[in-house]
Amino acid sequence: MLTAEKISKYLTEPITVSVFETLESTNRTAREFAAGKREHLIIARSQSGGRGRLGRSFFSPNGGLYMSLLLYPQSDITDVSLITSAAAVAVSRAIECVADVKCEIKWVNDIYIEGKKVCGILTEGQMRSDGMLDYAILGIGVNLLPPTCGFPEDIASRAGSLFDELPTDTDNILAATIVNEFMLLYRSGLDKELFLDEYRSRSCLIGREIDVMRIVGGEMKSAVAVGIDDNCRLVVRYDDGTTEALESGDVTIRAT
Ligand code: BTX
Repeated sequence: MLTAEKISKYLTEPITVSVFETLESTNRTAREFAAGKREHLIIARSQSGGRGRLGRSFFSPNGGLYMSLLLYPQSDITDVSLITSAAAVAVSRAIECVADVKCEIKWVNDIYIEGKKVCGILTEGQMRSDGMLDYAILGIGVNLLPPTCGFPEDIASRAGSLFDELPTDTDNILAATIVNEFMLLYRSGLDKELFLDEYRSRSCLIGREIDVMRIVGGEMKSAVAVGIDDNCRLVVRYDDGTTEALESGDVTIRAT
């Protein structure tokens, strides 16, 4: 079972850890702790209102790891999407430490194993008036075990879990390893040399035909994903031959 004591034991840095039985959203609770000006790891064993991007929800029953890391980035980190990209690599490395699997990253924030989404990342930032980040909240949800009543119908074919049975203490080890791996990158100022090539090589989109959901207007446009640029943007080539580097948004792999 996830406990603050056990997670702290595996952490390489003395970060404050709080574990709750259930929360609406660990990202929301992290925001309430932000005035404390202290890095803090908030974990819930389940969430009643887990949040995804673009107003979506993240299904968060017992049997998952739902965590938010409250951060106060130095002035050279101004871009929350860089935090998300570094975290995607950190989570992949951590999962591969505890499970015999191969993680792929679906730009920009999802981790897939054998074509199933096992983890989502939601980073939220609070800007100061000078444009710098006051604080950032790195939210990570990992499906450890299949939900007792199954995944909801709308995601059942796309969602997966890491284990059928949880090896002893693996939830605590995974939580701490994710933080340890991320902190290695974060303390370096999120130096892209340390994770961008790996982010690219783990991408499950490159070379694939995709549908791009346009944030403005919401329409879908078909394209091919051609690469990830130096700013972690997804470079796509549309059917008319034009290219675009996407900062954010959502893409789906087209069924072949
Ligand atoms: P996202 O918007 O990329 O993904 C959300 C979408 O993923 C949903 O619309 C649904 O299709 C699918 N989905 C929902 N729940 C699951 C699940 N458990 N497994 C697989 N697929 C699912 C992803 O947003 C970012 C999610 C971050 C979640 C963490 S949990 C800790 C923290 N607190 C919080 O409220 N959110 C973050």
